[in-house]
Amino acid sequence: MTASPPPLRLLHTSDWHLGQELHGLSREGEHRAFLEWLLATLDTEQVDALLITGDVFDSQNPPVAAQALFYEFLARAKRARPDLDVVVIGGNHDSAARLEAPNALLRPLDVHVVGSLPKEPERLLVPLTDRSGRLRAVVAAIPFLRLADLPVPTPGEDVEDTLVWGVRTVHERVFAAARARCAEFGGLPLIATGHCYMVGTALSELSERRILGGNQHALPVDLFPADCTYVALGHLHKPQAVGGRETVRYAGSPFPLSVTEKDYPHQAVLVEISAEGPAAVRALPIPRTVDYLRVPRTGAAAPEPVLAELRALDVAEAPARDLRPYLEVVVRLDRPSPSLRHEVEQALEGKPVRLCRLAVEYATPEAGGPAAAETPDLAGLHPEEVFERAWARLYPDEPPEETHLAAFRELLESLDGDAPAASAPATEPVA
Ligand SMILES: [Mn+2]
Repeated sequence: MTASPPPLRLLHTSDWHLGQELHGLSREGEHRAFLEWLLATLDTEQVDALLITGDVFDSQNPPVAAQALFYEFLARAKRARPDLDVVVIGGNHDSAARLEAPNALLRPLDVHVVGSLPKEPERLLVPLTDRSGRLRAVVAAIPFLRLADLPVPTPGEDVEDTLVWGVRTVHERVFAAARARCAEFGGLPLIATGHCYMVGTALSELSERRILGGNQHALPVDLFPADCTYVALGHLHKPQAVGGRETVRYAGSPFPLSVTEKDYPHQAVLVEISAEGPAAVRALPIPRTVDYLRVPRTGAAAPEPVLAELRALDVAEAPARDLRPYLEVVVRLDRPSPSLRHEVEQALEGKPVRLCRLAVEYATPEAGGPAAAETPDLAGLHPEEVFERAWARLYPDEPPEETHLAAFRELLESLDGDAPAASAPATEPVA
């Protein structure tokens, strides 16, 4: 009788959003620090396979520096751990074609990139091997599914929700192929990925889009069958298990991508897979390299106390300019103040902080008026926030979720398609 081999060790991470900016400020320093941590962790945790579950890049057309960072990371990871398998899926922010473009070079290095759903489900199956080269598991590397990927029921067929039906149909084909592959090699554990919004999760607002049809179309967790040993999910930036299943998890983003994400710890997930029994799951906290400051700490305050607090701000210099703390300032005004931004910047002169947001609250709704000089910084607002603010000018209540917000999101997704040159239809939810 031979001793069973040590567990296969997977590291699940997601939603890097390389190239992202926070209100116009570069995140490159934070991404570099995270990737250094990840390289060290691959080594200390003796990782056999790295799963990156989508939104590698923040945009369809990421800056050159962001692409260089990604490929430098892959090269260093493979140099340090030549046996490492890497599985990357496309997210809703990624250009599937761009992500897959270097595949001819990456495949021989055991870096498997699945940007979009292939025609044959076998093509998204990735074998994972351990350090002795032994085949240990199969990954069904399901990427973000675009509406165009989904089959539609034949007219007259009784289907409750065509979108869920479409995803389920795709999943059934994929899992049939995956189970066949697992069985071929004597019953290997099956691992699945996804980049989607599942029912029964906490959505962190603003920087994740409700993808695939909006909020009412969150997907049920049973789309991932119970014989999946582990399901590695991307899209939600807050790490969490789904629907009470500890082995169906969002790894979350490596650090807060919007100010709304600053109040919870970020992590990667270490998963140990044995031939038998459930996967053992352990969260690995990712160190926070940049602080988020707010003046005042909560709520809003009048200009004078805010400016006094800013002048008194005592912050140690960071190791690099792009690791300086972010600062959010919230001022309450009785009337518009055209000089406010200048005064705030003056109060901060020479201080090693990065003003990421200057928000103004008016004591009364009328005080701001249509001629308010301190207009919000549109670039720093999520489109949905703009919609809500526009709504608030006209109506006393919040926009109804089911009808107006849902319609707005649908419209937004339809506008945010691939670049015109790409072959994808304009209705795809991609940003
Ligand atoms: Mn994301």
